[in-house]
Amino acid sequence: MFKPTLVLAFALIIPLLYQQLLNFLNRKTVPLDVLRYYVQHPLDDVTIRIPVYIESPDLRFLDIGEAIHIQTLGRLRETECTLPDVQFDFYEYANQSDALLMKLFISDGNGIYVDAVEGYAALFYTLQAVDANDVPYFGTQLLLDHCYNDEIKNYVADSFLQLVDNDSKNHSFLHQSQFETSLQDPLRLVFVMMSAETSWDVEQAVKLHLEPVLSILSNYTLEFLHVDEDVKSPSRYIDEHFPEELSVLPNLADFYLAHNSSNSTVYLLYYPFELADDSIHTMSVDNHSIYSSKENTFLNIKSWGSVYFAHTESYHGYVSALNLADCMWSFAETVLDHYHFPNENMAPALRIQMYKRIATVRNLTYFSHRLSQVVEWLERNILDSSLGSAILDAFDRREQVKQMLQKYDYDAALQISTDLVAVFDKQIQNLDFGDLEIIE
Ligand SMILES: *[C@@H]1O[C@H](CO)[C@@H](O)[C@H](O)[C@H]1NC(C)=O
Ligand SMILES: *[C@@H]1O[C@H](CO)[C@@H](O)[C@H](O)[C@H]1NC(C)=O
Ligand SMILES: *[C@@H]1O[C@H](CO)[C@@H](O)[C@H](O)[C@H]1NC(C)=O
Ligand SMILES: *[C@@H]1O[C@H](CO)[C@@H](O)[C@H](O)[C@H]1NC(C)=O
Ligand SMILES: *[C@@H]1O[C@H](CO)[C@@H](O)[C@H](O)[C@H]1NC(C)=O
Ligand SMILES: *[C@@H]1O[C@H](CO)[C@@H](O)[C@H](O)[C@H]1NC(C)=O
Ligand SMILES: *[C@@H]1O[C@H](CO)[C@@H](O)[C@H](O)[C@H]1NC(C)=O
Ligand SMILES: CC(=O)N[C@H]1CO[C@H](CO)[C@@H](O)[C@@H]1O
Repeated sequence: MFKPTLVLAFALIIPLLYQQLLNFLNRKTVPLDVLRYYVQHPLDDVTIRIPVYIESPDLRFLDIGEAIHIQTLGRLRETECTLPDVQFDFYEYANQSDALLMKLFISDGNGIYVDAVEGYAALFYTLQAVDANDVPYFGTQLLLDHCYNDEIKNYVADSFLQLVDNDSKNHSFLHQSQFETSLQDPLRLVFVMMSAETSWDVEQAVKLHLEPVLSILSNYTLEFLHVDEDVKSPSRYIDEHFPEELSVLPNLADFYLAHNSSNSTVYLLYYPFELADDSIHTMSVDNHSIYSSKENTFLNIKSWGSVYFAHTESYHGYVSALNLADCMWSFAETVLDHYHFPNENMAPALRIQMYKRIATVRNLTYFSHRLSQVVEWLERNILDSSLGSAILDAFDRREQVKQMLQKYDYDAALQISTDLVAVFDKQIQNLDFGDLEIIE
């Protein structure tokens, strides 16, 4: 299990170091050992806190949150050994929607279910599991293996590159990134109404429901298309991505073929069930039925986009923005999948929070890497007051980032960390650094 003494030691050392640093810098001297500490331990003093709401309608568990908190902490520190400390905080559910809701239900078997639409995760437990005190263990599995696994992967040592200075052999860290550059790449989002007979209030729906996703993209355009006539199609092979069975659906394959040129475009299609004849009732893709008598369904076409199949009879040819909430949720998932955002089974709002935390950690790691270059430079040169105050400024921002991560304000954490590295980069751009090399 985890070692409380070790944790306590960290908690005591870090504030001391930071205080020491401030004192020294105020006297215009640099405690290189202190700076070096932050280079070699870029994230040891960073704690990422993630709130989780618990709802347990069947049985009242005493201290269930506390028990899961301790077990997750033990696993993250002892087994996963994440570089930043990651802690889940538990609250009783009270009508919030900005965090994961974990629902506990008594059942005749133990099981787990994650719902990406409503943003909750359900844990089914038996009475035997309660007797054996296994419920916290299941809760830990639910969080670490099913909800936040992709995010946590970003915090383990393997996802960091070690950089070594060729002369001194001293190390610093950088973060391996899977998706960061592509977020800057231009993206075209093309919304298409696939029935000539139906119209939709798509622009308003995008404004209402897609804003959180769009706000993290830096260069995108929105386009709205409407097919002009409904055309039947023969069955035929299209390509390795398009399900052959769907080629007989009116308009769909023709549209796909006419719009298959660029990977910087995501197509988001609204397809009324009524456009097809009854043969759609028995169609399936990878054993999932396309049709459901009550529900709307959703199909991803890999690296191209997605199709939202919907019941629209009752709308009489016009789908309002209000009736497009679920559709826009599906499209949001498609856009996040396009960038390989963490945990595809989670709700878009939670995936965006994960992204912001990961990006913040990347920025802090990058800062400590830049700091390593400054440290090395300071070993050969004298500190002047502008570099001194640049370092002081940077550490001040870094403290703010840490506080924001503690307060669940991931927006602010990311924003301040972005400013931190941008400003620091600018302030040290005239220093002359040696070469660094990536080692395994
Ligand atoms: C949740 O709270 C908001 C305002 O605080 C209220 O408008 C809404 O009706 C509440 N929802 C539920 C399900 O209680
Ligand atoms: C680092 O040193 C090795 C040999 O010690 C050399 O092959 C390599 O080119 C150097 N890298 C840089 C970036 O100077
Ligand atoms: C490398 O690190 C060690 C201790 O961490 C320090 O004593 C030494 O001066 C550093 N050398 C350079 C060139 O940074
Ligand atoms: C967005 O991408 C387009 C196409 O590559 C480019 O011309 C434009 O400068 C980019 N805009 C921004 C703000 O990066
Ligand atoms: C559509 O584009 C994908 C990816 O570029 C390609 O693999 C596929 O062959 C294309 N299909 C057709 C029918 O052109
Ligand atoms: C997207 O297209 C660009 C150039 O057109 C190519 O370099 C890149 O590898 C493509 N990406 C994928 C995921 O196919
Ligand atoms: C679909 O289900 C059948 C039988 O239920 C099974 O044999 C087959 O492997 C499944 N196919 C896929 C792609 O899952
Ligand atoms: C230097 C650096 O990598 N800065 C990044 C900080 O995080 C933001 C958001 O991900 C990026 O846009 C910056 O490039």
